[in-house]
Amino acid sequence: MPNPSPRYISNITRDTYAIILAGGRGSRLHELTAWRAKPSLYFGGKFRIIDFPLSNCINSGIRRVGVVTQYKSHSLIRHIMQGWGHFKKELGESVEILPASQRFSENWYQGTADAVFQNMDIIRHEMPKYVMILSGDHVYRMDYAGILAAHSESGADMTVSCFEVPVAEAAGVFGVVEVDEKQRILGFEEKPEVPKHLPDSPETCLASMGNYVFNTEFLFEQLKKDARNENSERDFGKDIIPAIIQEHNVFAYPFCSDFNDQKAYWRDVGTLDSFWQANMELLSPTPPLNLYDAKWPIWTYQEQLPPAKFVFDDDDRRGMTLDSIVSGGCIISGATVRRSVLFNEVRICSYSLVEGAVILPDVVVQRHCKIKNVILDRGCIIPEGTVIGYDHVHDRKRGFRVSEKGVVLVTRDMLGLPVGYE
Ligand code: ADQ
Ligand code: ADP
Repeated sequence: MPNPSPRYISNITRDTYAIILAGGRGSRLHELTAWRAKPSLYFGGKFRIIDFPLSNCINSGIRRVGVVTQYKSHSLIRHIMQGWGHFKKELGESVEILPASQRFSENWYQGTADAVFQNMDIIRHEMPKYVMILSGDHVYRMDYAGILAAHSESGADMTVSCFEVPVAEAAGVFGVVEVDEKQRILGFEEKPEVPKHLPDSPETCLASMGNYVFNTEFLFEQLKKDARNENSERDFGKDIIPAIIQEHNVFAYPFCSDFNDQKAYWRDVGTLDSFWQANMELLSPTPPLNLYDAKWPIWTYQEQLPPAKFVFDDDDRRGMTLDSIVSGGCIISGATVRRSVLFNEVRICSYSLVEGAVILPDVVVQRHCKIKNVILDRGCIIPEGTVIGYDHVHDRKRGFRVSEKGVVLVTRDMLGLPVGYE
């Protein structure tokens, strides 16, 4: 498709209302999402996952956004209010929180389609030509103008954003589409155990990213029809898409390249291993996800914090950090940190060695600890002399969770710490 003119794109994005679905738990992340929704999970040193779809909207020129919340939404709502609450309604910009509030039924949001159905009047009030439904669960950079332009050019009723993933990774996890040469969707299966591969590549399939563009009136018709169907689970993947692909124009939009001709990046980070891995990848000198691109900034709530510091301790031991990302307010004193991602206000004390760690905010690693290949949840205090990640039998015995690939998760609960919300 030829590059649409910038003017065309700005009209298209301005005529779009985005709904970000942020109500899901993300149960394969275990205790990491026991007290926060997956979109609220921290990522990349200073962000939360929800910052990625929100930044994509703003950077793409979509300035009217609703965030649908439900499960364990406290930290998510707090973050959106603090970081995304400054848009001006009178300038046609808004980021609104849409909690499940039983507006159109006795029930909380039953599924993703119901979450949109229950907010239809709010969308109608905005009178957009297109509604873009976005999953709040993924880390990626995407210019949504591309899919909107493709949607408009193809005359589609609905367009599904898709990403090529290895068949083995998609099995049981993603919706998988079959398309013709014009990208029209001929078949769709929600989370098949044996996904259909692409015709020219037996190892790869086209997975739905859970991001959809709809013509507004078409969306409303389908949601109302779905609401009358007693057998429906009120879900886009399970119910809406399979019900419409035969009779309506439903197209796939393969998300292949980033706007700066970089290879497209999209990560589910739905398991402890993929979450740890995606954070570790940021440490590469040329990471697949560039957070330093001023043309596509990832916005977030910025706390006022002093700079990170690396200092000698009382015994003159050097505080040293190599191949790592270190955020504001961190202090590394007399300890060594390698290949790690440290979020805000982490303290690593003398004689400790930390390697391959993803350390969420406010964690303290006390003296003489040896820690490797771990995820430390927010607010953990690791007592003096603790060894983690060297003996998984011992790690499990202490109640820590060891992932399939050997990453150890430690949360406040596991350490018997009070939950305290600071
Ligand atoms: P899943 O990943 O299983 O499949 P799902 O649990 O339906 O996605 O969640 C989709 C989005 O909606 C997430 O951002 C989640 O936070 C949110 N959500 C879930 N339940 C909600 C509710 N009741 N109220 C509000 N928000 C809710 C979907 C598609 C697949 C596709 C994958 C891509 O169905 O076809 O491949 O996303 O990850
Ligand atoms: P985030 O790190 O995502 O900001 P917090 O760790 O602050 O989230 O927790 C989010 C909310 O859940 C807070 O209100 C916190 O008190 C509560 N919470 C967290 N862990 C527990 C727990 N184990 N038991 C009860 N409430 C918890």
